[in-house]
Parts: sequence; structure tokens; C-alpha cells
Amino acid sequence: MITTVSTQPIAGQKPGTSGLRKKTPVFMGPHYLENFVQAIFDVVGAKGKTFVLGGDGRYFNDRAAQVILRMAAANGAARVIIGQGAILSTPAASHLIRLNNTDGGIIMSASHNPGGPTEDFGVKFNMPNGGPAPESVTEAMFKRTTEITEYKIVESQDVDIHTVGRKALGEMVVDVVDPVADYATLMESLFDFPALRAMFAGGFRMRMDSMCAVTGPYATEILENRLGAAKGTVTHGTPLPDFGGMHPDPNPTWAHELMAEMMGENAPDFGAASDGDGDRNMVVGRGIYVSPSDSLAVLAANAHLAPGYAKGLAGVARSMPTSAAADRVADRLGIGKYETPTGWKFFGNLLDASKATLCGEESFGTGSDHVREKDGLWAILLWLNILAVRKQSVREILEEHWRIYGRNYYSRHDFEAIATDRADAMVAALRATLPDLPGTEIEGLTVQAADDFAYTDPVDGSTSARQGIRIMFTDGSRIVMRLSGTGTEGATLRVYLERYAAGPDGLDHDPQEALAPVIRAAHALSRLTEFTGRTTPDVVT
Ligand code: VG1
Ligand code: CO
Repeated sequence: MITTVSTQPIAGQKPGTSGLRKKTPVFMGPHYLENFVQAIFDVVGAKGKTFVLGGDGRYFNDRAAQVILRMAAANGAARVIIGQGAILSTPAASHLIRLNNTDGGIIMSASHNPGGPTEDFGVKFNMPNGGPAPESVTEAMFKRTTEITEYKIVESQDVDIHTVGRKALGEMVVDVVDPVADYATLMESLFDFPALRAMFAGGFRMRMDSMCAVTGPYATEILENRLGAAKGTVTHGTPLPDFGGMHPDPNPTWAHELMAEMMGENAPDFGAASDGDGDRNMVVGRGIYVSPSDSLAVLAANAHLAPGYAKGLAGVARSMPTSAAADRVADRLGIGKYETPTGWKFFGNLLDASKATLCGEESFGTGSDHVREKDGLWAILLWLNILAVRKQSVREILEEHWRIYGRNYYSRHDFEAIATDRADAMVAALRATLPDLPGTEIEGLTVQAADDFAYTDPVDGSTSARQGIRIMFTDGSRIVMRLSGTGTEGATLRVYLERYAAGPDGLDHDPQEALAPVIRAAHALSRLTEFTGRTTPDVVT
């Protein structure tokens, strides 16, 4: 029986960098989830359509899934494909959307944000191409939430989503699928599994930290079961509703257990971690951390060594704050290079149009045209494939890369939970100084250009303004500042710092030391402390 429930607009249902993210109690509040889901269906239409549904298993995931199923049925959807237990990693959801030629999907995740009754929850819609909805669509959804008066839901018991198989909910078919199987098959089609099996059989040791989040079952199946990595290679491998209290953000700060092991005595050959919904990755060699910007560059330079990319790459795309290391590889390979705003949704058109094959962000995101999301395990497997072919250590590969291309020293400093008005005031004041900055000398650096990054999509011509303030110096150094669009508490200021060393000398400095003048310039030019009261970042990556 379909019920139409009266409701009223709820303020603030504006999707950010990657969907709508709020504190879990907000999402669990009266009509909150329902209003947003109805806005999705009102914009994309549900009648007769097939959608994929899944999430990263965080608190409220299972109950939200039942609500979304009931609303899909009430809005006339023909079929929903849902991961068993309402679990799907973000890249696996993207794959299922494409594999089954569906009309899109709903992913329940707040990704790298912590989960639990008082932490974060999120919902986002992905398009039939498997990628996050573009701004035009999320804007339409937001507009719909401001005028909504009712939503539709069927009255029924919960659907059994814990056993694989075909179920029914009213007229709608619900197909509960194994969350891992199709994704693992896709990985086998891209990488040389026999070579990886031989590498593990030869004693190669790895640590994969799934951070009590969604990649546990995927990593265990692929690394331990299919590739023969030692049992226990995957740690924190059981997804938990509160991620075991961990902050499922794979960076040196939050994945500190992995970092300690990789920097310690008797470290394994290779270490990796992934985030809440499995689209991010951190890669660490024995005694050496690989910055995400460098990782993208190394993967671009070596991707042809994996069977799925043997024909070479069409192009490489990176988000604007990501370092230019990947550009140098693209130049040498003579392939296209693209610079997009932050957020994976901006890569979709480039991938669909076969302009870019590999994409990456400095925020531990790397992916390719195999899906339309960033993909943590994919990046880890591509690294493994490269290691298996080159038979060198991570350190050797990285140092050789810097010798060839030079090194883009890079770091991001995050200042979290700043009062929003202070962060806004700081950005506004900095923006106002931009026209006068060129020619300014500071900390021995001379400003060459300064602007607020604006993007025109080369495929559909859509534009996005104010995507981050850039201050470029004559020696190639760069400062970027922008406010996060995924946080749920106050404002998070991200300061991105970059400095290029051509080599052959000066390639082995500590990044924070190499960047010291750029860091001081960033603080001075933005008057960061004056506006925010902060002197040191909360997270350094
Ligand atoms: C952050 C990252 C961005 C990433 C986004 C979603 O956004 O900077 O690169 O695409 O998170 O990642 P922001 O607006 O907070 O800087 V995930 O893994 O949280 O979906
Ligand atoms: Co994520």
C-alpha cells in the first residue's frame, strides 16, 4: 500500500563535494532522509527504472536502505539491485550501475568521515554512467528539497536483504547480490593475477588496513583468497557501524598503525589503507610514504605494465589542488592532461569521452575508466602489478621517478572546525587581495599570478567558478586554499602547498622542510592566524 506523507522543506539539504553529508542524528530526524530521497526521485524520475543501492555499512546504513527501498517501490521503480546487507563499496556500486545498464544508484556513505550514532551519515546519487551526479543535477535536487510538500513510501515489513536472491517489495523486484563478486571479476580482467599470485608465493609481504570499513570483505577475497597473500594480510577487515572508533581516512595521521609498521623494523614490502567507502587509498613502501600526487604520477608512468592498460593511456586528469607531477608524465608520454575542480564528479565527462584514462586527487583518490568513481583497491592492485613486473621496491621506483621527472614536493594542511564566519571572512579578504598580488615578494618567492580557479568542462561546456584560490610563484611553487565541501562541523580550511625541484640534487628532503618558505608565505598572505586564531594544522598529509 502506497502512502503519501505530507512534509515541509528542511533547510540545508545542499549536496557538497560528494553528496549530502550531515551528522547521523540529523539524517535520522523526522522526514530528513525521506525528503532528500524524494527530491532525488523527483529529479531523476523513478517510474519503471532500475537502481543500484548500497552503502559503507556505517551506523543507520541498514535502516536507511529499507526506507529507500520502500520509497523506490512507492515511486514506481521496477527493480533495485542491492548489495547483501546493504553493503557496497562506492567503486563496486559504480561498477554494478554500469554492468547492469541501470538508471543510476544511491550510495549511502559519508566516506572518510567517522561513523556512529553521533558521527556522520551521507547519501549521494550516481548517474547511469556510474559517476556522481554533476552539479546541474545536485543543484536541481537541492532546489527540489526547498519546495517539497510530500513524499511517497509503501507500508511493508523490511525486505530480507541479508540473503542473496530475488525478493519482491510490492510490484518492485529487489535483487540482493554478493557485494564483492562482480567487482573482483572486474579486477581480474584488469590485472595480471597469475603474476601477483607468483609474487605473493615468492614471499612478498603486504599489510592492508581496511580501517574497519567497507573494503575488508573485498580485500580479503581478492588479496588473501584469490592472490594467496598470507592470512592476516588484511587488518581491521570487518566493517563495523562505527568503524571501531577509527577515523576511516587513509592518511598518515589516521592510519598511524599502518605507518608505524611500515616505518618500523621488519616492515612488509608494501602497505596500503582505504577509507570508509573504499574509494580512497594510501600507499606506503617499506620505510617510505608515497604522496597521493606522486602515486598518480607513478601509476600514469607505469600503467601500461598492467594488462588492462597495455595499450597506453588516452590522458591523465587531476584535480586542481593535486600536484603537477602527473602533468610531467603526460607531457613526456605525449598524452592529454586535464585540471579539474575538486571532486570526482568533474572527471566523469573526461572519462566518458575517452579523453582521460587515469584520474587522481591529492586527497588519496585514484581511479580509471573502469568505473566512474575513484577506487582504492584498484589503485593498490595497480601498484602491486607494477611491483610484480618491475621487481623493484617502492622506494626504488619512487626515487627513479624523481630522477627522471624531478620532484614536486607537496603537502596539504587542514585546519578543522573553524567558525564558519571566520573562515569565510579570511577567504573573502584573501580573494580581495588577488589582483594586487602579482609581483609581490614574500619569503624569497615572487608571485607570478593569483586567481580563483574557474573551470569550463571541455566536453559539455558547463562552468564552475570559485573552486579554490591559487597563488603561483615564478619558481613554480604554488599555494592553493579552499574550504572543504564534505565536512559537517564548522568550516575546514585546506591549504595545499607545492614546490618543484628539478634535481639531480635536492630530491631527498623532508617535504615540510622543503616547503617551509611556501608554508610561511601561505600564512602571511592569508593572515590565517589573525582571522582564525590557528597557528598549526590539525592534519598534515
Ligand atoms: C574531499 C577531498 C576531495 C574528494 C572528496 C570526496 O573534499 O578534498 O578531493 O573528492 O573529499 O572524497 P573536500 O570538499 O572536503 O575537500 V570521499 O572519499 O570523502 O567521497
Ligand atoms: Co571515500
